[in-house]
Amino acid sequence: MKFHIVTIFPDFFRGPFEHGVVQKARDAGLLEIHVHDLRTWTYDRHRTVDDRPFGGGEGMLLKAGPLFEAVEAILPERSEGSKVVLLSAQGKKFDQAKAREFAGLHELLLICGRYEGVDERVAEHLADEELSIGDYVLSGGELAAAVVVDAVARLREGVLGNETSAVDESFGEEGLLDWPQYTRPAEFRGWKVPDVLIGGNHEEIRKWRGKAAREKTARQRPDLLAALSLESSGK
Ligand code: 9D3
Repeated sequence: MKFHIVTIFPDFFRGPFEHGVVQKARDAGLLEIHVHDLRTWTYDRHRTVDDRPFGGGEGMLLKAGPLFEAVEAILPERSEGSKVVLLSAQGKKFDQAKAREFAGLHELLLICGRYEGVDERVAEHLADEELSIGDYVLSGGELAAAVVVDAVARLREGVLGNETSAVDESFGEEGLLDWPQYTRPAEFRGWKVPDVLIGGNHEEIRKWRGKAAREKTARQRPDLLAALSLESSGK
């Protein structure tokens, strides 16, 4: 799968994509990540990518022109298997279902918003979708793009060493958080690992994990449990 990122901070992505699972997948030829400097598509002496909002107001907006030229140069034909996504604070929420959908694509182009925003014609006429990664204010779309690439890449065949680990987890098929997990030592500063996990009775362990996952989800994410019970009651 090919990812394209259009940004005014191309150096930002050295960190996130040159480590761990994403780097390994790139080395194995499973992913390509192309980071494009938006200023490539500017032609004035100052390589201007931003301008003041019509109607007045604080701050600067990313101009439509360079963004349209960038996307048209990177994806000259827009096919079924490719998508253009604007990452902005005004987007619909990115979630695991969206990650699964994107993992079925051949090519994904992510536009990173910056400054106070992006000329609205980009959301209306250039991007297929406008997405946010959550309800908090970031200073631009770059961190969001790294989040989307990571979440999508690890769902691709062969990217994780263990092929089952992408489904058997939080937000997987069950919609629950992971059960609590422990590793050695069995007692740390007086806090003991639950006896059932040390006992070796696999049926008891399986039951304990199911119950502990439901309890942890109820405590940490009651919204996920509410969504599950709506589902099972047929909405
Ligand atoms: C909603 C606040 N806006 C009111 C003036 C200002 C504003 C905040 C943050 C304008 C741009 C940004 C930059 N953020 C992103 O580009 C962004 C983002 C985010 O802030 N939160 C969650 N997901 C994303 S994806 C891109």
